[in-house]
Amino acid sequence: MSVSAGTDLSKEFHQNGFAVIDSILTPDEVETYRAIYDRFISGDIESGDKRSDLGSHVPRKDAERENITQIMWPSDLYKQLIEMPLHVRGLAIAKELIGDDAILDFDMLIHKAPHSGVATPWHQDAAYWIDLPDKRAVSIWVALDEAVPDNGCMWYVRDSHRQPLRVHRPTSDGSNIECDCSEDEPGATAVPLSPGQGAAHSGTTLHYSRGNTTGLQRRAYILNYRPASMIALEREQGMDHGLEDNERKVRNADFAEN
Ligand SMILES: O=C(O)CCC(=O)C(=O)O
Repeated sequence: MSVSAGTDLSKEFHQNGFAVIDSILTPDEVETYRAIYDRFISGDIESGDKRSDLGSHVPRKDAERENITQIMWPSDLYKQLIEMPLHVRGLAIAKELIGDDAILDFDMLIHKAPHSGVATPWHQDAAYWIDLPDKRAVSIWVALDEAVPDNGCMWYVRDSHRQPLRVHRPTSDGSNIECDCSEDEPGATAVPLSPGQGAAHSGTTLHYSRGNTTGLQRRAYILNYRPASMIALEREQGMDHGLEDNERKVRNADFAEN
């Protein structure tokens, strides 16, 4: 299977700040990725400090399990992933969306277990990142399960990528960030996906997902791309998205104190 972003996808991505990728994995490939994913979640593939709780602002119902499991750099922890179809096709799509100089900046798994019930706070990814002269960036969120509003499909705010970055504040436990926004924001759009579909969003597109209140899994594999020269600049400044030391930093947190 080869995937081309095509002009419609690219047009939609640049116009709206997000776009649906009809098919990035075949059903058989989805099964393969699910099996690897489940080994990460069970701990069979060891994640060390790359595993954390994106939902740590809410007290845990189950002490043994994260509210929202986030594992940074699966492709570093399990190196075969880099050569597999998702990374090959993701890169081709990223090049079509942001330019031929795109390379993988980082990847991550974000898992919402059945009935885990914790929303991912509204945010713009760029608020987590250092300021770079070339802002081109694309994140490809790939569904390994049916993703619907009530198990935590993504919501994006159309056109928000054209607006200035919002003020972000640390979440109540200080581990993550959030900004003011809601499902009632003009342009807020739920994007349900079937397994093997994806959605691309830019670094400044506002997004969030509801808590999983269903009995369904919500396994998402996320790939982030930006220009190679900007990744070199990031790395020079010690920003590697948790590769060496998985400590979360918030770029514009001081705004919140003003
Ligand atoms: O999967 C989620 O709930 C959040 C994903 C996200 O914030 C991202 O892909 O940037």
